This record gives sequence, C-alpha cells and structure tokens, in this order.
Amino acid sequence: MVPILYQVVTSPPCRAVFMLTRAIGLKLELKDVNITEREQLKPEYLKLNPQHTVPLLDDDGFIFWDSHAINVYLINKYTNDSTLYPNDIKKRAIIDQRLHFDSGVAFSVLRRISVGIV
Ligand SMILES: N[C@@H](CCC(=O)N[C@@H](CS)C(=O)NCC(=O)O)C(=O)O
Repeated sequence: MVPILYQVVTSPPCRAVFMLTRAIGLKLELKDVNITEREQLKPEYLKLNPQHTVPLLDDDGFIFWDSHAINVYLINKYTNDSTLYPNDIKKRAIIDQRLHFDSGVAFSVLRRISVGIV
C-alpha cells in the first residue's frame, strides 16, 4: 500500500514533498483537496488535520501533516540514502535550521506577500 498524500498541486509545501518523493523514487497516491472551495474546513478533513493544512500524509493509517515532518519521515522510512538527511549531527543541524527557517520565517512571510497579490 503506497502512502496517500492529501495535496494541492500548486502548494509550495506540497511541491516540496513531490520533489523529495521524486528524488527517492517513492510512489504516492494523491488525493486533491480543493482549498479554493474550503474543502480543508469540512469536518471529514478537520478530523484528519485540525490545523486544516496540506500536505497531509496517511501512511497505512499513520496520519500527520507538515511538509517538513513528512519529508524527514519519508527519508527515514523509505530510503537508506543518508545524503538527503545525514546522520552526521552537524550536517543534520544545518538542515534542521533550514527546515525551521522555512517553517517559521520564509513561508509565512511569502504567504503574507502572495495572498495580497493572488
Ligand atoms: N508549515 C506547513 C504549511 C502548510 C500550509 O499552510 N499549506 C497551505 C497551502 S500552501 C494550506 O493548507 N492552506 C489552507 C489553510 O490553511 O486552511 C507545511 O509545511 O506543510
């Protein structure tokens, strides 16, 4: 059973998961979430993710969200290639810093700017 990704094809965090799965050769089942129609706010989706965001991963019943957490999980579970998320603690610390920067700073700033334009 392949992992299921609830996604929006144009969403930057979803694209990050697509890039990672392409890099490690992992197939996903994709389920579109129509956020323009606010499908993410429906009770069925809120039951899966009370934070109502995409991407969300369902890996054989193990359900969680956030592209950064999903990518690290997929690397740990589905590849032995340690180059993407090295075991070396200093290299890993730099990657974690970039992930947290994206999560805590870059994405929210870019979202605020782009929501005003789109
Ligand atoms: N930090 C999250 C951000 C997820 C996020 O905000 N996704 C947007 C689409 S790009 C979303 O789901 N928006 C709908 C909503 O917040 O209700 C991640 O990396 O997965």
